[in-house]
Amino acid sequence: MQRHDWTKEEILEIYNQPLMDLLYQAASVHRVEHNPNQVQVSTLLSIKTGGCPEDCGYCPQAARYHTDIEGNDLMSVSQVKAQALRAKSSGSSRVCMGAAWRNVKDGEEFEQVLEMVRTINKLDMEVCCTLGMITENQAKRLAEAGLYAYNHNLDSSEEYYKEVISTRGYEDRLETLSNVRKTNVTVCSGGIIGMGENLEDRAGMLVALSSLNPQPESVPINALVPVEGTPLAEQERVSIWEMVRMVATTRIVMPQTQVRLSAGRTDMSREGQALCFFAGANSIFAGDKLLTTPNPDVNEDMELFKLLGLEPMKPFTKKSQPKTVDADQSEYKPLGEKPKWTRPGHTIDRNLEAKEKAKAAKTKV
Ligand code: SAM
Ligand code: DTB
Ligand code: SF4
Repeated sequence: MQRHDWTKEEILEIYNQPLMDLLYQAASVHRVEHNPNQVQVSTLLSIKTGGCPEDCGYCPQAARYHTDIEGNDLMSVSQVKAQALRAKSSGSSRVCMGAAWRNVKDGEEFEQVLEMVRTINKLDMEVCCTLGMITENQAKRLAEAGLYAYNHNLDSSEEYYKEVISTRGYEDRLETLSNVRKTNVTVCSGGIIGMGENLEDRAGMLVALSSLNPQPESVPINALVPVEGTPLAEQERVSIWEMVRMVATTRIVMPQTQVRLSAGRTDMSREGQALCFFAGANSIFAGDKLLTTPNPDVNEDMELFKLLGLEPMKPFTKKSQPKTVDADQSEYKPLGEKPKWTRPGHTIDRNLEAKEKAKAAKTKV
């Protein structure tokens, strides 16, 4: 059963209860809805890296922060196919393709992404995309190509979101999620902890996610990976206890969702990750790289699975495989829309400071 009326107070009470009680409650919910010994494995693929116009304070791919990221053009379909085959042979059931875009623009590059979706679905793997904001027409075209999931994170509470990003609003994110919901594509939406938010913000994010009806089919919980050059570079890493509490609370308020242990796993011990799985995490991102930052080696992950008696979930365990309609049979055409996504303004001091610092460092060289 899904409850869509969780309050912040109820969620904080769950989050703050004694750890043993929290673990017991979360593990009990987990066992009702899921096989506790199965974990879904997704492989991330950065199909278009760096050079993003947005100012997300956590992100190494935002052009304005001048991190060490090497930007790349959109990958070719054949490169993506080769990577997907590699992921499949290493036990992954899903490929998640990420692009450093604010939003999708109709045109050649989007057509290329649609072809990537068709190609991976034909390999009998689940395909996920995270391409920034999309319109209803673009969501329908992705669905028609055979997309299984669309990832678009709320990232934090509505209040704290404004502290981290000023180039788009929370309502834009919600609108994209609602566009995805108009199709058969499943929704993947979660957030990041460790950005300086307080517990109320974490609870606020879970209120926002759990009130979506239906709730997202998957919820990634990322621990901030602080990257030099970004405004959040000096942020202290979150402790494993916070991660365990966040995973457990997410599991309790969204019993049916796949809770994904996402960025930040390189800092977690095997014991710490095992606790997260016990607390209800049942998905991970695998591969030695996330989008631009390191992730544990696949062999290490598989050893951990063996040690814990976990098995990777087969593709389409939760929902059947979508059909792929080829480009020449397509019912939808590009509309070339130019939606008015909001631009609340550049008022965040530490983001502006990071931009200035980057500029100064550049002129010194
Ligand atoms: N550009 C698209 C967008 O923002 O929707 C898709 C790619 S974006 C990199 C996907 C997600 O990665 C973000 O929403 C954020 O949750 C996560 N992310 C980015 N940088 C991160 C970092 N340094 N640590 C943890 N998570 C991060
Ligand atoms: C998500 O929630 N986490 C993934 C995926 N969705 C796209 C991305 C994590 C990125 C971490 C920073 C990086 O590697 O650039
Ligand atoms: Fe761009 Fe996405 Fe990074 Fe924000 S999170 S800067 S939108 S790539």
